[in-house]
Amino acid sequence: MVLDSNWTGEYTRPGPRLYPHQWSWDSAFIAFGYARYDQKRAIQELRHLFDNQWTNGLLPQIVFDPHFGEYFPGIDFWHAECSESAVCVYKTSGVVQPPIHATATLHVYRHGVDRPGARAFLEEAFPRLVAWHDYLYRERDPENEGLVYIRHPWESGMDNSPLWDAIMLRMQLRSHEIPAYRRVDTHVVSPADRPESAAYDRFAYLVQLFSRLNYDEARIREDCPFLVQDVLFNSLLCQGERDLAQIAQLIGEDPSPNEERAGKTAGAVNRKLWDEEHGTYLDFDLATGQPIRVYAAAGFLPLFAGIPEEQCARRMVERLKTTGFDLGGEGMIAVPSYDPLGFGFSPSRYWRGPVWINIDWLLMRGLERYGYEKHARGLRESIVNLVRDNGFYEYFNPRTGVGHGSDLFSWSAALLLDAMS
Ligand code: 9YW
Repeated sequence: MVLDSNWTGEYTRPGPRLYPHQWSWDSAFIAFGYARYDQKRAIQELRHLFDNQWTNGLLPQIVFDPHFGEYFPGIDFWHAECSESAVCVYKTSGVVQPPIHATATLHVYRHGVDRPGARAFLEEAFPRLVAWHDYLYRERDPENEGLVYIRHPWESGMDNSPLWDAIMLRMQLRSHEIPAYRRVDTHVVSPADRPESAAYDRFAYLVQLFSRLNYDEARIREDCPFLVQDVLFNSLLCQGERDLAQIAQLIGEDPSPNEERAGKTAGAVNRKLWDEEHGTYLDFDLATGQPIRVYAAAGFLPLFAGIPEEQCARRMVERLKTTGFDLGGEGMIAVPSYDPLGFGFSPSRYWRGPVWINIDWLLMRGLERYGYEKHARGLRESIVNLVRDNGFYEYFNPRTGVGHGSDLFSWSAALLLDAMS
C-alpha cells in the first residue's frame, strides 16, 4: 500500500525518491486519507508538521528529514536559521504552502473512531492553527484587505503553472544574480516532466533573496518581484477559517474572530478576484496592480470554500463545461489543471495541463457543495478510474491518462481513499 510504504514512522513522504522530506499541504491531504482508517497516523502526520512551526506562526513548506540528503533546495540553500523565528525541532524551508490544515484537522476529528483522542487533538492543534492563520493575516496582508499574498511559486503548491509565466519573464536575471545550485529532481524523473531550468534559476534567486533579507517580511515585501494574491491559497484560507471557527466551538473557544475573518476573505475574493467577463476567478499580481489573465483549474476552487453566489457558481460550471476543461465531456479523462486551449498548455509537464488528483478532489467537493451532484459523481469516477488504470502517479496526461512525475505518490492514494469512502 502506497501510504504504508511512504510512512517513515514520523510522517509520510509525498513520493519515495523525488520527495523524501515532509511537505506541508501534502501532509494535510494525506491526513484526509488516514482519517478513516488510521486516526493515530493522521494525528502524527499533522503533529510532526505543527512541531516544526516557526515561533512567528509560519508553517513551513518543507520539514527536512536529516536521514535524507538528496533534494534541492536542501537545508543549506534555505538558511532558515537567518530568521530568529525559525526555532523548530528539525530544519525547514522558509516558504509556506496553501493552508488546508484546519480543514484536515477538523476532518480527522469528524471521522476519528477514538473520540477522546480526536477531541484532545483538536485542543492541541487549535493554538497552532490560530498562530498559522494569524501569521498569514498579519505578515501577508499589509493593507488589511482580507487577502494574503504568496511570494514564491512554491507557495502556490502549483509552482510551474502558466499562472506565473509573465512574472517569471519579467524577472530578467543577470548571470551573477543566479545562485550556483545543482538540481536533483531531473535525475530522479524525466526532465521533460519537470520545470525548465529558467524557472529553477528564478526559484533559486527568490530563495536567496529571502535568506539575504533574513526572512524579514517587511523587507521581502519591498524587494520581492513575486507578490501574488492567489485564488486557491485564499480560498483554502477562507475555508480554513470557517473550520477553525467550528473547532473553536467544539472546544469551547470563541468562534467569532474566525467567522469574521472567513467572511472578510470571502468578500474580498469576490470583489477583487472575480472575473465577470469570463465567469471565473483570477489571481492578482501586486507588483503590477493587475489581474493575472491566465485560466487555470485553480480559478474554480472558490467553490470548495463556498465563496461564489449561486449565480456565479452556475456560470463557473458552464465555463468548466464549455471550455477546454471539458467537465462532463468526452475529450478529457478528468479536469486538467490548465485549459488545454491556453497558450502555455502541455499534457505532460508539471502543472501546465496534466490532471492532478488534489485539484480535482477539491473541485469535486466544491461541486458537491453547490449541489452539482451529477458532475461531482462524474469527476469522482474519473479520478478513481484514472488511478486504478494508470497507477498512483503524481499527475496524468489529461488525454491519455498516462502517469508522470513520481510514482507511488502519497496524496493520489490518500485522496482516493477519501473519495471512495
Ligand atoms: C517541490 C511535494 C510537492 C508538492 C507541490 C508540488 C511539488 C515541488 O511537490 O513541489 O520540489 O517542492 O508542486 O504541490 O507539495 O509533493
